[in-house]
Amino acid sequence: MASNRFGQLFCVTTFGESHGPAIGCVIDGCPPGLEISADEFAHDLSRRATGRSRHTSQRHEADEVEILSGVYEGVTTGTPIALLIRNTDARSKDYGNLADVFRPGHADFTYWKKYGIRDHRGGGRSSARETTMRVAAGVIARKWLAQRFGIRIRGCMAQIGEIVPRGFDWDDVEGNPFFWPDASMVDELEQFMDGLRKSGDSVGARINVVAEGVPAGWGEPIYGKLDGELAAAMMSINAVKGVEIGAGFLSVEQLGTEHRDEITPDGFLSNNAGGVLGGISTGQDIVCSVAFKPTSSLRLPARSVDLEGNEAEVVTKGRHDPCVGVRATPIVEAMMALVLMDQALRHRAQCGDVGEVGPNIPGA
Ligand code: EPS
Repeated sequence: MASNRFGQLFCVTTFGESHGPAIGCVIDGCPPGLEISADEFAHDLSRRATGRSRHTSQRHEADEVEILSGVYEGVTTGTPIALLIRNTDARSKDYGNLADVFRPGHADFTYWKKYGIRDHRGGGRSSARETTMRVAAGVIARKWLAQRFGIRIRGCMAQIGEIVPRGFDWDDVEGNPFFWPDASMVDELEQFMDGLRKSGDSVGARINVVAEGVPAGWGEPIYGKLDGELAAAMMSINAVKGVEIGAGFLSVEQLGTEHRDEITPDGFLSNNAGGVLGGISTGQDIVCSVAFKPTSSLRLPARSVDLEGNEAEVVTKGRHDPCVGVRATPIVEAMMALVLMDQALRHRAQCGDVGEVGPNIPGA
């Protein structure tokens, strides 16, 4: 399998390269009857897009979605939904010097070793441009999950370099270009990012995402675990190097008495599990944290080799993100939505007749 497809029943295939004529996706398995229009993609696509602040790549893409199939008179028909976005602002000449050298820390090297050929312009298929279609597909999944179950999915940046939020308010997140949950720190972040951009270097980031309102019982043991599929989904985003569910790596230093989430008739007393036990949702919030590495496309020279293995110096031109995590929040939210939607349909297929079983734990 070539692995450009994701999901079992809500099945998303993406295609396209950063500097090709267009990118797109085909969503197969979407339930019929969901109202959707091309305009509804604009909000999340613009949250993810480049060029919306000085702290991201200054490539300006229109990111206008064309719905080619699967929607009739504004409603999904149950047939494959094809979405297309034309690339309008690629500047391939910036990449002329990268045709036969490898950027350290980039997929240049591994794509070459695997395929023996690569589209070096803008990283081709390995570009963050591909995440546009994840967000587009995620718009449909989020809408269905919200309408059908009242599920709400929200993300925010939880760390950039060594800086962590001092306060937390979901209402602050959409009011700044970093998706940062503490508005009082935005000046500090702007200064940090301005300094970083001037230096030519890049930095990593942590993005947290929470899904509220997920019913208990979604997920499949053993190989289709909800947390396992979430981890794989997040790890499939370019530049992701780590995923935690709930307490994540903090679990290493916890005691069992501390980690277990005690259950009372009034609800769970904590959520170290991150809303998943045995690969199945508990009904608590699903909590996931994702680490993005620093961008590897830098104008600062680095040592590398050319196709013949000779020493070479690499300098990357182009319009790059000093921190790809700055616009990763909508991508992480979209991947959460895609995993949940697929699991929802799978749960309905096998266990739709099980119905409600007690006890009813508040908040679960
Ligand atoms: C990217 C490099 C930049 C970004 C691009 C991701 O593009 P270019 O190849 O034009 O220098 O602008 O991001 C997008 C275009 C996007 O829509 O996310 C990279 O190397 O990953």
